[in-house]
Amino acid sequence: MRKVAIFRDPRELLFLSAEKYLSEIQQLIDDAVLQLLPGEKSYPECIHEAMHYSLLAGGKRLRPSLVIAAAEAVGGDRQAVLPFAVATELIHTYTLVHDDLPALDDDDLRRGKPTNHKVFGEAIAILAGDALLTQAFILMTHASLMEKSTEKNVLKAAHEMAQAIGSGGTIGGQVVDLKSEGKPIDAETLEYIHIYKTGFLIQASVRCGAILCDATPERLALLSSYGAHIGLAFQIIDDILDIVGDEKKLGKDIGSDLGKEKATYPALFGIEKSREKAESLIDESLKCLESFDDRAEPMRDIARFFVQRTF
Ligand code: GRG
Repeated sequence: MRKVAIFRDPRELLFLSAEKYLSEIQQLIDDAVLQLLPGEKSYPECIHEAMHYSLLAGGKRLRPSLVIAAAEAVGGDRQAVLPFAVATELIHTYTLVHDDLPALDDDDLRRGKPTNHKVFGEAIAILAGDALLTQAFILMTHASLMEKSTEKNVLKAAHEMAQAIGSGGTIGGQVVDLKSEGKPIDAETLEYIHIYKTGFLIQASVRCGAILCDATPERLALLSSYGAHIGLAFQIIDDILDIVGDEKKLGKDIGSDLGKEKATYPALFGIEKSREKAESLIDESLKCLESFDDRAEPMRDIARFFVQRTF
């Protein structure tokens, strides 16, 4: 079995079960990417190489892990939601490729490797992002999902995901983030940016895994609240890591938020208060899972990992 070195800090020994789960999902997703995407050498090669390059550059696979963990928490199985889980990674990777472009964050390093546009040029990087997003919709409506779930659930999940990542979601958050650079902003706007830019995709990944496995409305509401809490906590920790993180571990340059005068939690509240806020959000997320049995353990582990992570 391939060894996936994603947890490298001795402090993270506490999170062995999260490590095991995430390593398993990482392997599953990497294999599924190869099965479900046009091959790297398919014509026209350059676009498929660019898509594979960013997708297989590493990455913790947190969003697909959440799709799968939510499915399993409500009694479903991972194979039933696999194409949808892969789709969330394609969506996430598209946002990274586009966000790194010179017109946006202009970053040189991502997942420990030169950014997509540095290797393939800007035009192909834009098109690779577009193709990843389009391919995600092919996978969110994949025939095998219809066999294992219902057509109604598949449609509902795909619709939810589209809502979460459009101008009323991820893109909206990114726009407000961009427009706020260099300007003083209030806590409400900052929370909007974080929830929309990062939180919605995380929350939708949880919800969609549960929807595909026919979760009851009560369970879905609890998972939805879990997703909202961990989504905001994730971005607060991301802000902190941009100041105190290790570039090698993170696989990207740090200090870029400060350099671009970006709106962040530490800039508004300081590192300590920001960490306290993230920890309290994770505590709240764990409360949402209290009525769930052992099958929700990976969701609990992932929530704890979100706040303890160093990469
Ligand atoms: C629509 C272009 C566009 C952007 C939307 C999500 C986003 C806004 C931009 C991506 C850039 C970024 C650094 C966002 C902050 C949060 C985040 C998504 C961090 C990276 O996620 P991880 O840690 O990354 O899950 P890996 O590489 O492990 O998958």
